[in-house]
Amino acid sequence: MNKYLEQLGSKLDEIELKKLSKIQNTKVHQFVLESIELCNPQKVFICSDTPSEVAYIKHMAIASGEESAALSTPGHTFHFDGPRDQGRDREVTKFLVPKGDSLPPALKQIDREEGLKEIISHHKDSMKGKTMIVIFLLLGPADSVFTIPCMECTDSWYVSHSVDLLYRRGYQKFCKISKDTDFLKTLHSAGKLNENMVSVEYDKKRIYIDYTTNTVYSVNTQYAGNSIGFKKQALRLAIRKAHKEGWLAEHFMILGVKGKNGRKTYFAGAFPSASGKTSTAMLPGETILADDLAYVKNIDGECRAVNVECGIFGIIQNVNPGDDPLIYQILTQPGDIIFSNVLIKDEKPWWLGMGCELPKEGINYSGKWWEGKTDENGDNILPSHKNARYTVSLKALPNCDPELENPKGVKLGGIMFGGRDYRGYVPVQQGLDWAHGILAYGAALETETTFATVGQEGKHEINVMSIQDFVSIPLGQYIKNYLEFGKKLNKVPLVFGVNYFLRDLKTGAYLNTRRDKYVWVKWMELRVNNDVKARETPTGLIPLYEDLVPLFKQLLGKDYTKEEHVKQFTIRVPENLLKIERVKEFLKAEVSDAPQELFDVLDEQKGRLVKAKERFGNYISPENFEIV
Ligand code: SPV
Ligand code: MN
Repeated sequence: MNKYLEQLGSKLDEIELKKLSKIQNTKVHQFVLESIELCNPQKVFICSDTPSEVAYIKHMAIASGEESAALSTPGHTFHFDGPRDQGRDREVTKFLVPKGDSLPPALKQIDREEGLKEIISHHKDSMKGKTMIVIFLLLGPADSVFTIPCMECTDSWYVSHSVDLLYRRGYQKFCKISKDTDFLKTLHSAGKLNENMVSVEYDKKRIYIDYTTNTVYSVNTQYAGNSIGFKKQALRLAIRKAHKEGWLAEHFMILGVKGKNGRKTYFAGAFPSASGKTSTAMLPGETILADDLAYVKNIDGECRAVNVECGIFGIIQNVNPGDDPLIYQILTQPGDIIFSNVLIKDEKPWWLGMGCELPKEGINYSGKWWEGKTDENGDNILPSHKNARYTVSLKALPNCDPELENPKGVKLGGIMFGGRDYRGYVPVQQGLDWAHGILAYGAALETETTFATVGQEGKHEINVMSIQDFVSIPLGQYIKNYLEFGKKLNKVPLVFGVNYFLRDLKTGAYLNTRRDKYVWVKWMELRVNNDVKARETPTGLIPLYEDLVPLFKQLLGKDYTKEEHVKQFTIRVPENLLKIERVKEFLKAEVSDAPQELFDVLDEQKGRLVKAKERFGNYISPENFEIV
């Protein structure tokens, strides 16, 4: 018995100690011991992933009051986060940087010693009177080159329940790993709770990431994106590992798209939070493999990807039978689903954009709610928060892709990048080659902030590969890693830029419906399989009108007109030139190590735009471009 286990002997019940002693890795014991000594819980519960333990976690999530089962559909529960804990919090999420090391100024950071002192003071005695739950899990499928073992110590049954729905169970793996295998770990405490079991010490909310020990500290928060260490916090750690080892850790969904003669082509896609990622992954008739995070590796020259997770923590706003029929169906049938920050009335969850009238009163994250209720600033409180979410296991979905647990992942035929670009890019285009796609669509991705983060909404920004919040190395290095990764593949996936948010320049109206993305994805499938031609524009390869007509008809039952095509696929030279300037300015200000290739690609694009303008003017109808 090692010294940590010995000391744990006096702190754990015999049964719990036995579970822990089956694990050889002493760092696990050390982490549990140190977490107990710091947070001072009344009890410790080690989850060894038996069905009864898993059921107990859900039971306790309800019994503790963190979740409520007062919903009429069997299996459904709901949870509320506090009014100031409704999204990821950029301001208090920081890297702990040791002296002598440096991270680029664009990344939020704090001196490691100072940060540790602070976070430790917030964690001190934070679990007094509570149970500390220890959960083991895996990122990526089991027994695979992608697998990363992880553990979390938390005092939240809601967090534990969410982890169980979102991640693969890992206790058995931990029993097999050697004494010195590396793993990621999280220490989380919801901190002081009010009578509704909601964290109240907002001012002491902190999410700190210690990359020197692969540890995430999270305190005084419950919002899953802050409290589950394996969402974006572990992504930051994985990016560092991926960078060292030459693979990619990405903010990607993955979907399998059916095509002719029973073929299936897999696509990954990066979108900023709340910008169409999950609904792209959930297209009806296709299969979802991932909705938020992916690891991508070169396996024998092939670009292969896995889902880091095995569940969805998805945005519920605008999920309705018309726009997202599959998700809507899942959310209205029995099953293990946690609704967070929705409106509750008549034992039912209600949310914005669900396709029916909402009740005028009920309970929500602000407590008892009625129409017209305002917050302390006098702002209207919506019935359901815009960032209200559902948590569900992917396996509960009839459209879950059968390759989810394939240890070798799936081969990617295409990768798409999409932002909230109201002015510039066309709805869908294919990169001229890997570097052009990665740089002009991924690295130059423009968007606006959404409700998924705490703070100002609708702020224009560049969000490199939709992952900028989570990049943990200099951005230029991150971009170079992508370029290098592509060079080593036998065959690169095609790269596409999509833009679901293009508006008419005069009226401001959106030029597409939310369902049109289905057509773009099916067009990409045809491109990857060499079934259709495209027109070559200065910004990329765009669809031919005649190829889109049958897709609109078959998929959406819609007669797609030539006028629509022209409006949507007109190349807007002035807007695109301005876009390039904005991106360059950003690079100059924020990315001191941006690769020259990035500037070259942008300059070449500028050159093509200027040349096209000389021939055709500022707004160029798609028919002017050659078919290739
Ligand atoms: C996102 O905001 O990108 C999410 C949810 O996927 S969170 O868990 O908060 O990261
Ligand atoms: Mn996300």
